Amino acid sequence: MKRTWWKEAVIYQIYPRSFMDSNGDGIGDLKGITSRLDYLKYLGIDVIWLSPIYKSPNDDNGYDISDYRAIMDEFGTMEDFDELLNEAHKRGLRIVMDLVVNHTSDEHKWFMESRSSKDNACRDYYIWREGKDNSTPPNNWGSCFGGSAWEYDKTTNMYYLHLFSKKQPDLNWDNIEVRNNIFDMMTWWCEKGIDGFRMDVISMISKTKEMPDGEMTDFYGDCSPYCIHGPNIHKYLQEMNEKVLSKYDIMSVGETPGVTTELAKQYAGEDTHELNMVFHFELVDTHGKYGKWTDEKLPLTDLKKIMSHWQTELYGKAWNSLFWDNHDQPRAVSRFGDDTSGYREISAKMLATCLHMMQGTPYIYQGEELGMTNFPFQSMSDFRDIESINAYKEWCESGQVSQEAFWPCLLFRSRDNARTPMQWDDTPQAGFTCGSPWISINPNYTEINAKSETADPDSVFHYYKKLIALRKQNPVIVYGRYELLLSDSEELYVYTRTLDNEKLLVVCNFSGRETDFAIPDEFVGKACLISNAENTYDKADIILKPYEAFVLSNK
Ligand code: TEU
Ligand code: CA
Repeated sequence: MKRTWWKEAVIYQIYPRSFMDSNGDGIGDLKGITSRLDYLKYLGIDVIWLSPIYKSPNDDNGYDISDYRAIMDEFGTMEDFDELLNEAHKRGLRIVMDLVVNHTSDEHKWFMESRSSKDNACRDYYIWREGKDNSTPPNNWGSCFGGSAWEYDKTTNMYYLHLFSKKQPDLNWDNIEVRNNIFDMMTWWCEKGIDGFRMDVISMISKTKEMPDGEMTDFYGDCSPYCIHGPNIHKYLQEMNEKVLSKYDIMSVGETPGVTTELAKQYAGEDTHELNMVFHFELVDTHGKYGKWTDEKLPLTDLKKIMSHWQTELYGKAWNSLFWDNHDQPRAVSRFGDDTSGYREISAKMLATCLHMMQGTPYIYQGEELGMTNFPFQSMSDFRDIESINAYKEWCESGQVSQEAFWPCLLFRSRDNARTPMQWDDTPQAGFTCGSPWISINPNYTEINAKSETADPDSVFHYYKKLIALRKQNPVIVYGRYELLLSDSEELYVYTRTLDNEKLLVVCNFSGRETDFAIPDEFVGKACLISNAENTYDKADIILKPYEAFVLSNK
């Protein structure tokens, strides 16, 4: 297995809108991020992934880009970006950009041209089809944000495809000019000195030419067989790799809905010349009662099965990315741990141990290192996220589900849980802004915030800091082989990592109960690298505390 910097790195995701506001308009910005670089350096991370900062009308918080070479007005200027990049590099931190090229904003100049007439030079940059008749879309496909995936455009009396909102028209990657424009734009950012790309829904860029109706789901037809891992996906990624990625010392991570381990070996194989790693959604996008919407926790045995499958299948062949949450997911501790008081900190540390001891590159989503929790939404007016708002309309206002039944699912799964502002201190607005924030601050900021946690050596923050440091000191954490023990346990997640003569035992109690555990002989009395509980591990039979986690080394 080749050793590389991005395999050894820990990545921190910033959602700029909610990270730090420098000018009091209630919206996080680039100067705000720059002002907090020392905090990230102190935590010990290596790479920052910035969610989109490009010019955008913000229909989907920057995932709808109207100019790839300009900065969103609210976030600052290109000079602010250059300063951020420069200050980050000075501290040895790298910056990875979000690359959103499955679609643009409908306000991008390419789309404005494209929609203007059938013979415009940019017409074929997007995916246009005739309707079945004047008032029926070309097929039954549904968009990921609800409603049809087709929008009628009266100027030319045709429909355009949008797998996300109607303000996010899909680009036509089969058009070579589109690809070349994108590759040029990527090169332009690389020449600026950025350190990589996180590629938004990159598994969806190649579509089949034929676009038949999809199998019916709850409201619309399923487009995924025609739009995910499409016919030319690997060809286009190899082309991108050859023309851009391979020319720079940068990293690439694909967001690849629908990816399996088999496909990941192609997308992110050691020698396939596409991407360095991919995000899979087998764990976080498990289907619920109503599409993605559910309020149920995943059984631990299912969680272990999914994680273990990826750990073992990719080993030596492709590289894993490790994450519990991101800007599209609820907060990790609320979803997989226990955010009720008394257990929040210990379960957040347990989850961190479980993930950071695995094989792959770990991602920390802003605030996760503080054990930030889901938000106690009171009414629909608390939501800002287009997906949550549309889902509520589609499921409840249509009468399909009662509001009482849907509400807990929104609370448990809404993307806005992750988007409330970073909690910096216990002053009003959590030190995020001196104005009025664009989305509510979680009222628990007086208790959960960076200032108090950086001052407390037992905090979740310091625990993350220690885990990150351990990864730097122990190659077995990065490169070791993974093996699952006790696969049937509904309480314990136990695995080993092995590299040459070195072996680690990782034990995590996912339950809120005391649980018996027998330490395997080879680890009894051996060094404890980290533990979230005051316990001793020098005899075989021990009783684990609720949410206890520890790591032993055979050395
Ligand atoms: O997300 C893609 C994606 O598949 C999401 O729709 C995800 O499944 C869902 O949000 C989970 O609830 C990416 C971005 O991460 C997301 O923020 C964007 O809204 C989306 O692409 C469109 O660009
Ligand atoms: Ca601001």
